Amino acid sequence: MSFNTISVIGLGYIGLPTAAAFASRRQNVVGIDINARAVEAINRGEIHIVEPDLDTVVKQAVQDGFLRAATQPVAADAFLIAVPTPFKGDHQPDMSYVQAAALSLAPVLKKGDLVILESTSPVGATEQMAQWLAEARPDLAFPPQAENPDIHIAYCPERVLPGQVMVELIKNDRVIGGMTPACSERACELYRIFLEGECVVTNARTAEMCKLTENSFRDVNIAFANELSLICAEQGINVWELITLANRHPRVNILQPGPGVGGHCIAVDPWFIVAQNPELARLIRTAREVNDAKPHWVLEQVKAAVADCLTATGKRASELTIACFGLAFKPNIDDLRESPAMEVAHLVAGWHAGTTWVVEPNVDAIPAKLAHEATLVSQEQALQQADVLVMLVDHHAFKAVSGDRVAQRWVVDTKGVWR
Ligand code: SAJ
Repeated sequence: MSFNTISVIGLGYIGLPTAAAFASRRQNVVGIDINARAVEAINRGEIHIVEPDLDTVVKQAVQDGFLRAATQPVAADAFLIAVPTPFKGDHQPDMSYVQAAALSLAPVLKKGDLVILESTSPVGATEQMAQWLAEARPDLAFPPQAENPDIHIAYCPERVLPGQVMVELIKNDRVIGGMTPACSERACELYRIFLEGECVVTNARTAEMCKLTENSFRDVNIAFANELSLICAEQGINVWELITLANRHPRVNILQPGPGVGGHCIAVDPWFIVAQNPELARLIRTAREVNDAKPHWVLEQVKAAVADCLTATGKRASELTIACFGLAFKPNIDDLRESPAMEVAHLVAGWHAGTTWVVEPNVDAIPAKLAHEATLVSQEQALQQADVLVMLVDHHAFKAVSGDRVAQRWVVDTKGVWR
């Protein structure tokens, strides 16, 4: 049984590429988003987010009539929910967008439909969503209560890497967590429309935990590298050399330290495990704390470099220029949201009595958060004129500069680029 219409609710970094992937396989897709400007842009064949190759796929799909966007759900045979699940002030998951999405599609649900939750969610979220739908539509039978439910429900997390979404969406294996085996089977049918990777079937709770586990694994491993960088600084050891040496061991594979952990997933998802298991998730919580503390440690390093520079040069702090290299949350992207580099630049500019420059080859204008405290300058200007350099993101453009060309004596290099 095929799907006449597929609806994707939430047209952000995951929803829009997913909608485009189905539409590129000549499926009739309706994308839903509460952001009217995003909807208008998509209906013109344009995109409102930055992701390689997404623009051409969306443009073609809209031109060919397979993809359109709207602000209100319409009837469809499959609904995929890909809305944000941030955490609240106390690190508790905020499921209000998922609830709003579920309630908005409930009126158009009909017997035989499939509803998939893709948003990163705490364990039990899919059951909760089924309950919200059941309450809104008492005329329909939902899992797990009904033996032969009218609606199929599954949790199928996305696991694509920003910057490589259009490739990973198709190639990565997909975890399919149906609320019943029949729900899983129906969800597999849907993803097989574009998926070249395997559909790996489990239940909804395991699938929810699997997504959280993947990102927590990475967070814990990055925290290990970040903790090593603190210890090595104290011991006068080059942490990058140390990691390269240790990684020569056949069973050791340490990740890279940096200014902290950014993005919208790895710095968020482990908290969902901690929130549900506060007594048990000790390592996962500590990893989050280690990574979140890193920008403040980098500021202390900058303060020490500046103090040394002032003593050596006899200048006043107000006469010094500090240049921060990189603002993005990881290399070679223009995404500055939830970026530890941005946080460090902001901390430095807020503390420093003199001039703060930022160099970010992937943006044209200084972000609003830094507008009143720092100036965007070229890489050359910063290399030639700044007194203290702070390396925050290992962009290609920065790595292309050989360490020999860096004349400054005071360099805080969080990525080991100019070591
Ligand atoms: N980072 C380090 N050191 C490293 C690797 C990364 O400091 O050795 C930092 C990056 O600079 C960045 C942060 O970690 O600030 C996260 O970057 P990332 O490349 O590790 O991951 P994301 O956030 O772009 O995407 C992750 C991916 N998850 C995993 O690799 C387990 C992706 O597959 C998920 O789909 C995505 O989260 C998501 O949406 O959950």
